[in-house]
Amino acid sequence: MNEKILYVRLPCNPIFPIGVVYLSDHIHKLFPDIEQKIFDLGTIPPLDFNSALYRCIDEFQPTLLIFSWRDIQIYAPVGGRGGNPLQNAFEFYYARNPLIKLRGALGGLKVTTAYYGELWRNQGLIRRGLTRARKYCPQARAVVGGGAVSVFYEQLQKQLPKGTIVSVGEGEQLLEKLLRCQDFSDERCYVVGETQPRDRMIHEQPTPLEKTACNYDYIASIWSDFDYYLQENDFYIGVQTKRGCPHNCCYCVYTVVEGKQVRINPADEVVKEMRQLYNRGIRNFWFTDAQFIPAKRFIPDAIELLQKILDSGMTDTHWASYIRADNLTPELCDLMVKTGMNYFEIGITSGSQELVRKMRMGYNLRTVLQNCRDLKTAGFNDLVSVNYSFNVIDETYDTIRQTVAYHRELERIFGADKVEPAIFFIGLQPHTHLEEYAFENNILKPGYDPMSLMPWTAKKLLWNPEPLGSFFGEVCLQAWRQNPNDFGREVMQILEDKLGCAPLEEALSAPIKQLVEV
Ligand code: B12
Ligand code: SF4
Repeated sequence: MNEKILYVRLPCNPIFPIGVVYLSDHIHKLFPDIEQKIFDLGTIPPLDFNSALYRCIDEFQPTLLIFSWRDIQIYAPVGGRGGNPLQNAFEFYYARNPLIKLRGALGGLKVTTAYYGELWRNQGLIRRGLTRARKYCPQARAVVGGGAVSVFYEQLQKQLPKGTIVSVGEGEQLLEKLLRCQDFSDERCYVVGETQPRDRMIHEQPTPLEKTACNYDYIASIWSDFDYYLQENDFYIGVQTKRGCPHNCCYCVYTVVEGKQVRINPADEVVKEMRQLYNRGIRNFWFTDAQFIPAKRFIPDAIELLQKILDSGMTDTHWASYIRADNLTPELCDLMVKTGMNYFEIGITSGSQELVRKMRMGYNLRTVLQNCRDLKTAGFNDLVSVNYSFNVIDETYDTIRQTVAYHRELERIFGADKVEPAIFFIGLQPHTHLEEYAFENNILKPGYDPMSLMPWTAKKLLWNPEPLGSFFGEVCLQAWRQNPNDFGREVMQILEDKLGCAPLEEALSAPIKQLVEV
């Protein structure tokens, strides 16, 4: 059969759809004669989703539909699609004032409705899209993948049309095998109604793949709305420089979605890809790696890439990424600043070395501080976001005081106005160590639904267990009351006022007893 492939990126905030871009580029390099088209519902107003999808299918008449679903979870400490989910949840769970509790309940209802509405809408788009395509080609098939599917692939089997192929992680090899009519059952996938996802399938290692520069001339020829992302100057266009993360952080699923084996994309190819975007006017890049510098042994690769970007003459660019700040050297810091890194997230989760160890994060907080000093010396003068997730495991008043001390030290290094504490609470995800911990401690029972947003489940998934749960609930409510526009800094101040600040040395050293226990 002459395949015609339609890539449908399901509705999403306008984040560049790098997943379908890479997939279609890969398939084109292998099968240049196959006709392909990208259709991004992220650029379409919600009322037009169905009609625009139908129009596209009627015109293109695809034989294979590739649905890419990016995100499902909405726990974020910022205004989201249906309001601020964290604030609503905390008002509902922890407020003493019945009116605030009611406001939280109503807000939560709005968020919940928006959440389920989006789930059903996306499932409907897949179902209706497939039915429409079968009007023209009765054998048309659907494959579903992307970040959201990788996390919730087990739950989605009940909700997708029979025969749909559900894929976990990167999809290049699966699509290649599908198009070659080869057996694809060894890929991380299953077929709804025909096969079951294998036990711990997400933990299987993806097949390594040598990545070459994406051909953006080709992408522009199959994607009529490509320009949408080129017009505004504030889009950060995704470029992947590697896949995989070797760490084991207890709450993180990236390390299994992408696998523990780090696979570096050749620096020359990454620069070639950036150059094509640069020539189209793009100046902001997001290196979409799980971690840009996953471990010390990848420092030379990061240096090679940044040096090549600098040598290429693309000197007016900016970039951002997730960065483990324990893996920096003065040379790397210098290159980061010279190549325009202008946003930086330090994902330490806690300022207490003891807790960082318990969460299996492998960070040395003392090294992070030293590297931040090097970054400042190299001339970094932009915004630093420090991610703190309180109350993950064994938080105490002492460890909170240590986190305050650590944060104040970061402020001394970068300047208080430049360090933004981003206060998260972990949204528990399947296939993580934290999920196992929740089973072992009877917080969750195997078979729970990680996609449920019903208040009794959501309270456990939005990880903030007692005995400190109510304390953090009250602190956050006070911060939203007092200074909603600077929530993170206000939380830190309230914690310091209530509990004080530990000596920095205490934050940086994990007691020997703890080490033995770990
Ligand atoms: C980088 C990143 C970001 C960056 C994006 C920057 C940018 N400009 O692109 C930032 C920090 C902005 C971000 C934000 C958010 N993110 Co994010 N992000 C990621 C991350 C680390 C990588 C995504 C990526 O681009 N990868 C590279 C590309 C090439 O891969 P890809 O798109 O996944 O596509 C590949 C595969 O998925 C697959 N594939 C894709 N589609 C299809 C379809 C088919 C049919 C097949 C077979 C395969 C397939 O093949 C592709 C090529 O290999 C992932 C985690 C991860 N490691 O995957 C989370 C992730 C995608 N993010 C997630 C979320 C939730 C968010 C937020 C909504 C968080 C929040 N609550 O605010 C926000 C969204 C913000 C917004 N404005 O809406 C979730 C989504 C799943 C979920 N839990 O619902 C993920 C999976 C993280 C997680 N642990 O859950 N994110
Ligand atoms: S370093 Fe980052 S990506 Fe890697 S496991 Fe830890 S949190 Fe996940």
